[in-house]
Amino acid sequence: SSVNGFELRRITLPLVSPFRTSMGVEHGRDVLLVRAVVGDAEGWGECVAMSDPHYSHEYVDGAADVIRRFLIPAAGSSDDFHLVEQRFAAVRGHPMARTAVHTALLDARLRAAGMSLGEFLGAVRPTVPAGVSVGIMDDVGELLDAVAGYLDAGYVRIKLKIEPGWDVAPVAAVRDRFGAEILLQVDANCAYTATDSARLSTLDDFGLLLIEQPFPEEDLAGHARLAASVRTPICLDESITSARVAAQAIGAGACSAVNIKPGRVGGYLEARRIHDVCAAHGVPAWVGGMLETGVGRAANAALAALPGCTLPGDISASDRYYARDITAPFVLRDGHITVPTGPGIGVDVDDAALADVTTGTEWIPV
Ligand code: OSB
Ligand code: MG
Repeated sequence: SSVNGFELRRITLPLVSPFRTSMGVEHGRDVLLVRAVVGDAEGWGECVAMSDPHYSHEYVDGAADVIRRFLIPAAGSSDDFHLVEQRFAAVRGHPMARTAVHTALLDARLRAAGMSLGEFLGAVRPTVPAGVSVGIMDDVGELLDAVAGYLDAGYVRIKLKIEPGWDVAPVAAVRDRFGAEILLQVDANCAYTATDSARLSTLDDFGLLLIEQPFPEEDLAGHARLAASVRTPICLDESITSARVAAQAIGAGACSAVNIKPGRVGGYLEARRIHDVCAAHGVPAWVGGMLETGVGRAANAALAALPGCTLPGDISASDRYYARDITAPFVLRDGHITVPTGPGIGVDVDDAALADVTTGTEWIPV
């Protein structure tokens, strides 16, 4: 079928509590949603770019610009998501913007075909274990209260955001309070350099599942040297920009676990290729998060149900971030999130909830 047009919709959702990382603090989530209208069908994609270019070069206003100026014209009127992925290859970078448009087309096509995204991707699990990413706090007491709350809620894995000055002490305190059994990992979002290697190796004492992205995105060699000198597995997030880079990183010994984020790699097709690369190398993968609304969370849950996603992902319940989501909320059941089985991403956008948080809409005919 042929695409009628795309709606770009901006929304702002308040966060239930501020989320601080080594990149800064967020109080709300400014999200760009893309709705593709294809004949009688429609599909949704979420752009995971943040307001500011701190996690990667992308930011919401820039993503909206590249979508309207380059990606929608490149896609043309085709709803063939394989063809559109090829056409998008002419645009350098901007994977989050590409993912939003591509996922909207994929969702529309799958809804029209009556197939769920999970089935399309090759999901093998009806539910996925839920991990939670815990921000940097003002003090360790506040952190322990937050972690206690998440463990009570049933989360099966805790990820602590770290940065120089907030690393060994919070990890030690969490182990001390909650014991050696809980699944615990850390994420630095590129905040360290090679001179911090000795400090990072002291984390070996705490039985962490992994250390995520300690060094800058480009520094595969630095990660490989670190991986050779610490016992804790090194996991890459920001560095993994494609399946090719994933294969190179694994081959170079830069990581022994991979965080897969569709938005960071240009969409769910490339995310599945990264999954396949990891599976072929016996490298455990897991699905990361970017504070998604129910739209992005639904799609990520489908990806997390693939066989090679053997570690719990950053796929938490909607209420970890939002008091009111724009879809029916994802809830924890026994520490797990249920993978949607309906057509496409398998969740519907609540028009009233969406209207309440909308800050702008733009219709781009094709
Ligand atoms: O590095 O995984 C990250 C949030 C925003 C940007 C980068 C990251 C994160 C998270 C939170 O860790 C993941 C989530 O709960 O959605
Ligand atoms: Mg990360």
